[in-house]
Amino acid sequence: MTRPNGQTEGMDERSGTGQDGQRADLRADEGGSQLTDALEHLRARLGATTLPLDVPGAESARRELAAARDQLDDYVLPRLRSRGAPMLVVVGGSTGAGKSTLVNSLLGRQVSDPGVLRPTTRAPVLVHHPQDARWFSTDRVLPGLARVSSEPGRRDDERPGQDRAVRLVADDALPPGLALLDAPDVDSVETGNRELAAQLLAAADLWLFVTTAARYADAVPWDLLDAAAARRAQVALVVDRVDPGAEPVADDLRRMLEEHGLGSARLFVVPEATLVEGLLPEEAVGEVAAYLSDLGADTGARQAVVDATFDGVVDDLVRRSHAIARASDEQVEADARLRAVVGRYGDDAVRAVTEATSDGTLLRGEVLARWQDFVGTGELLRSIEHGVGKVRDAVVGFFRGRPAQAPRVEQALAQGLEAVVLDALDDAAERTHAAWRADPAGAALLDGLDLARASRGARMQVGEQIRAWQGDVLDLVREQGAERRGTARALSFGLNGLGVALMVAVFASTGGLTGIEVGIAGGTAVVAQKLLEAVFGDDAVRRLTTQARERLDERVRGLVDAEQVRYLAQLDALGSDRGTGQDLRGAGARVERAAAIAVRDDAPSAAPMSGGPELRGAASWRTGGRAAGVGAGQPTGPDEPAATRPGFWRRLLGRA
Ligand SMILES: Nc1nc2c(ncn2[C@@H]2O[C@H](COP(=O)(O)OP(=O)(O)OP(=O)(O)O)[C@@H](O)[C@H]2O)c(=O)[nH]1
Ligand SMILES: [Mg+2]
Repeated sequence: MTRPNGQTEGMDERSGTGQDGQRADLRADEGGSQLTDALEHLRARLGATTLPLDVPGAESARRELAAARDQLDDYVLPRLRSRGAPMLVVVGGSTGAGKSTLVNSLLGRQVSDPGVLRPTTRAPVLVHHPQDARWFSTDRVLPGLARVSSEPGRRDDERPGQDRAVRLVADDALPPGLALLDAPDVDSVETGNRELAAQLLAAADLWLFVTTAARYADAVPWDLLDAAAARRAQVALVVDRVDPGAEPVADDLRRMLEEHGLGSARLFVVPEATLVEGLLPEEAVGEVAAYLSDLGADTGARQAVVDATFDGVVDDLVRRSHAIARASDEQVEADARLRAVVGRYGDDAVRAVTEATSDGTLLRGEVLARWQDFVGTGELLRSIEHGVGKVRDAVVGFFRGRPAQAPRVEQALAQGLEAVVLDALDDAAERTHAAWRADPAGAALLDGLDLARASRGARMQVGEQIRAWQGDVLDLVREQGAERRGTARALSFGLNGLGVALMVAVFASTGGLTGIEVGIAGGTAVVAQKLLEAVFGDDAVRRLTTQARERLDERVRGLVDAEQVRYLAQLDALGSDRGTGQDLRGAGARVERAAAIAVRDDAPSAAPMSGGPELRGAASWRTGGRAAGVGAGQPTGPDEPAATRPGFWRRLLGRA
């Protein structure tokens, strides 16, 4: 795998630059740019993912999504773009653990204000070698954070808007290629501190996590350390303020580190000591100083730490992208599920209207009374049945005599139809509402909305559409009349009457009537049918009935859709994750492939530089450590913790 390497950007005069080295660079660059492309592609896919619906688990998936974006923005992409940037060591931990004091003590001066009031550190303090200033003055590293150049004593953080800006401090006590960042506390009463600390740790190449003998078992730091372990961030732990006799703390911590998957983390014990001018004695910080100084002097070792953290985060991103893809699929399913409910109850509403308008239900009460007023007793029917030749004359005569009756039937029909349609609309709204309520993804969308009934404007819309349909029916009759010469005259008198007859015929068109309805509604329909047939003929009447029925169905469908769209609009407004699951899986897989094929540009085999700057206490630790048989820079193994070796306290405290 190619990592951000120390080769590309002016970092290293010490690297091997033979032919092999150049080829390695080339391969690394190719692999690196593929990886960069793949990661940028993944970032774009993550940016297009919204996870808007409150399906179960959405909340945590959104956190994953935000975390993945942050990982890319705050750490992975900047790291890739600034390969030669110094290794960023973030000093994190609980408030009052002694982070600022440790940083100051390592540098031998007060770069960060330690304090009695907790929490003290609000603005991060980033200390770097003067040569490395260019890396931190722009937003190549920690791009989301403002920064101010600051010297101790100058309170830049008191300027408005700058209280969270990173304070940059150049200090040549620090080896080039290594930067130390004193972060705010991780378990602060101040949310801003906690969030900033987490953001800074997420951008670290190495965590220097500080805890104390009294507080090392606290939950919050371990949650963070678990997260670090999950993405294989490189961690070193400092247990601060260890009193003589409290050495078992180190064993206990070592055990906990192993339990939390951090068995390979370095563990440093800093004994409790009296501060002199705010600084710990050199001896107390010697081992940490030696460890960091060694990293500073050894490009290879430093690169290995940077690579390991980077690898882990990239793997973590791949894992996250698959998890987010699954969450995105669930979103699409929920969206489809909610839309299906809207569709189903909409269809039901249309069907309900069709049934109520074709089984004779409408041809009762007021409608029936007005129709009977219209067609009168059996006289007309009898003349239709008997005098076939004279039917048309009879019909014409009939309609001529009753100009006022037809509109009344029409009106009664419109009222009946309106009630049926409104009922169906209410029913659809109510059932859709209940179904959405029962679905967590739907319930969240209903808050503050009044969708359980047909809309306020529905009655007016329905009325308009019914009038329009009645107009359709008259048009059909008129068109039919125009085709048949001879019916023109009949129409001139009977357009409205024939229209009403067609409407009645439509409402009985399935003919599935039973019992007493056959006698009344059935009879009603038969008269309408006969009238129409007498004027237009059987075939035409069949066609007219079908067409009138279709126009009604279309208008009812339109009304239902216009109501149900209130639900769909909620989904539309959220936008959809359609296709993003697939895209994310693809993007994740591409990152995985690019990471696998990229060639690791192995750290140069050049020997660690000697004679460079050393942190305070490192030199005396080396001589003191060697004298006492403690190898500086050696991992503190669980079997043999340095802190518990004989002679440690004696050396440290200068006592026998
Ligand atoms: N005696 C003694 N005092 C210490 C030691 N470490 C820190 N202190 C004091 O403990 C207090 C807290 O130390 P800081 O270094 O400010 O702690 P911090 O972790 O930076 O705290 P925040 O910035 O609030 O997160 C200060 O008053 C320090 O002077 C130590 O090893 N021994
Ligand atoms: Mg502090």
